[in-house]
Amino acid sequence: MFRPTKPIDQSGLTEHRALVEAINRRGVLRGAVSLGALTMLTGCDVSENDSVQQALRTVSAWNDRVQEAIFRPHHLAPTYRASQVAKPPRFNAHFSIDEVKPIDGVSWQLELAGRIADKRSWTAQQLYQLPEQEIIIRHVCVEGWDYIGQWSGPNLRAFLERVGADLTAKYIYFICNDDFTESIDMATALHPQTILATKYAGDRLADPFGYPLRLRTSTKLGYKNAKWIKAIEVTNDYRETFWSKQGFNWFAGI
Ligand SMILES: Nc1nc2c(c(=O)[nH]1)N[C@H]1C(S)=C(S)[C@@H](COP(=O)(O)O)O[C@H]1N2
Ligand SMILES: [Mo]
Repeated sequence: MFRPTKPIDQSGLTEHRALVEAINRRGVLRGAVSLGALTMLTGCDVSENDSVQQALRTVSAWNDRVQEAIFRPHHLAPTYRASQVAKPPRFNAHFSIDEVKPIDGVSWQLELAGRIADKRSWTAQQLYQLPEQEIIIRHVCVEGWDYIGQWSGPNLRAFLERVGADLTAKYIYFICNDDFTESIDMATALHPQTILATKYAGDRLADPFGYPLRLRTSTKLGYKNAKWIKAIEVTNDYRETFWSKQGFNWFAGI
């Protein structure tokens, strides 16, 4: 897959602002962008099916770079009051709620891999001893629904620092118990509202919502918030993830 290596420069961004607006994620996925525009943008002939797929992926990768370039690492997303919190949260996954495989919290361990100095694994009990941060934020799913959720658990940046992760690396991968994999960029991992959640509304996470450990960040769409995490890897290698393989934006900022 095509991934530009150079950062987008601001002049390019201004010049292409209209185009950026025209090919926003929804427009691309709904086929609102003309084949002519795609041909012009990507330089490939998009008259054939394979080329259309390729062109959409090219635009998607380009869109990722734009989103990454304009991401504000210290900008805080809105937070809400405890009285606004949805109870229980709204379930979603690529399978139905009765297919959730419960995790045994006693034998479960969080594995660490890649550019991390201390790769010792963590039990749930050890994670519960870490200082907790609470965030009350909006969850937004691309399917067109949202809810306000109250999440708490260790701050991801604090956790990465504690285990000696290379904070200059590019990506954090989350490998999940249901064979779902998602990754986020380092700037998002270090954002002050990104946590490894172990609780919802003050109680331990229930099975469907990612027990015992899931990601919650205020700056990403629902599908980036990996549930049932079993391993965390810090790396410079870009790999496709569960939804990016389906053509959804990898960056997936809100
Ligand atoms: N492991 C795993 N994490 C996942 C998913 C999944 O299928 N598997 N679905 C994602 C999607 S699309 C959404 S909208 C949210 C839903 O989180 P919730 O059930 O806590 O609301 O989880 C995300 N994390
Ligand atoms: Mo979602």
